[in-house]
Amino acid sequence: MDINTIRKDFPILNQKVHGNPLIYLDTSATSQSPVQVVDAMSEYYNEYNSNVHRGVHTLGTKATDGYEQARMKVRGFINALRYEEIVFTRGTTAAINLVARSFGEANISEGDEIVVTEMEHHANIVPWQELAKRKNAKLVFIPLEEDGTIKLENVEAVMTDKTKIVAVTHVSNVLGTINDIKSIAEIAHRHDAYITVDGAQSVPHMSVDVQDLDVDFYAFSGHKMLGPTGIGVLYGKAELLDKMEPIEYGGDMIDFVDLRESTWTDLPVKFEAGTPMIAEAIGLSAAIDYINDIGADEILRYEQELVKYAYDKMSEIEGIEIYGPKEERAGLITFNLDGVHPHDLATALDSDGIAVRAGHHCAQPLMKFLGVSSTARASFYLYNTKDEIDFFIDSLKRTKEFFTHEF
Ligand code: 7TS
Repeated sequence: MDINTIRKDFPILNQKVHGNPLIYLDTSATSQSPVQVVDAMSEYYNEYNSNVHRGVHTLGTKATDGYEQARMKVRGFINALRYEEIVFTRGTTAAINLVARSFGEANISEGDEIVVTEMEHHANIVPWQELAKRKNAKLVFIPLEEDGTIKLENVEAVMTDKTKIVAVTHVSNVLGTINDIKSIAEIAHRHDAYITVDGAQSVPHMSVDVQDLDVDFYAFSGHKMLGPTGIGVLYGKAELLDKMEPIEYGGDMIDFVDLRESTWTDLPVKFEAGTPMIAEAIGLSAAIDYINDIGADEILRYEQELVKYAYDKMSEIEGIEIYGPKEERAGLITFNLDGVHPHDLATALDSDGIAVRAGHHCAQPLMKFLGVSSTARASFYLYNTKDEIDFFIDSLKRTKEFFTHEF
């Protein structure tokens, strides 16, 4: 991995913020896109912008090819068995809502249990809460260890003969915990339950093989993996998707429409009513090419090097609290500095050109578990450097000194 070459692909990084070089440490919220992604999308708009699955004209055919090839690209990227198992959605949130509204609606009855964790992003809690309310079902939480990890024996312990769905994140966007999805899937299936996984923070940073993990559903977003906003993916096993009802109706998803009755077309378009995100799918495809060219394993290795470097240096700062596991963590660090509110900290860092996120990170139940109302978070990707981390650490120390200095 040649970091200088990589950084040239991200012109957005080459700018000053408040007079300082931008240091972008907020990839967990949204990653930056390389020129290859932006070029692929502008090529679509400049050369073959057209609707898909409709016309026979040349542009329409080319747009359809681009859109469907993007689906094939995603299939290979997560090693799904069939391209029909790849449904394009607006993002992770929309994908999880689709599972809850469609699969959940049909498979959850009164008294059933849906297992989640306290480390979930709101996107993987609220749809299940609402489903549970509609159905008089129960949400059950896998308890977290103090360091924010999950013990498999605790997964086993919450499973009952009423458990129908286990909904869990692969990587926590706050703690950086990497959950053992393969083992959790095995436990779920042994109890005749289904597993749906929030992959928003995993797919961008490590190679994911949905067949090897043996998950039933897996959701992720384009904008966290170098791609554009407005597109994400729901992977689902074909035999499950096949039986599911759409949650949106209209053009493209129908087979035959009569005045009072209609039938649906085949997977996966059955779940993609209306004009889909064509440019975005093409951009996502270019993002996958970019990741594949470098290699997901190489990206993970580099990020692990960065996060370890940052963790060791941050740990030396007096009065810092870092949340989540010390070892085996993804490329993000959530923390608080004694005496400095996270929002003040993020504002001070911004004046040094450093972008971090502050707040509850859409994980309010987790904040409660940690006993805080908000935290700051630095997250890393393939375009960050150790020099940037040095500057960030230096800025953290200066900020702490400023806020806690006794005059
Ligand atoms: N799940 C996880 C684990 C996430 O981190 C996020 C976004 C989502 C779901 C929702 O993804 P979306 O693309 O549908 O919005 N996480 C964050 C974050 O950590 N900071 O801003 C967004």
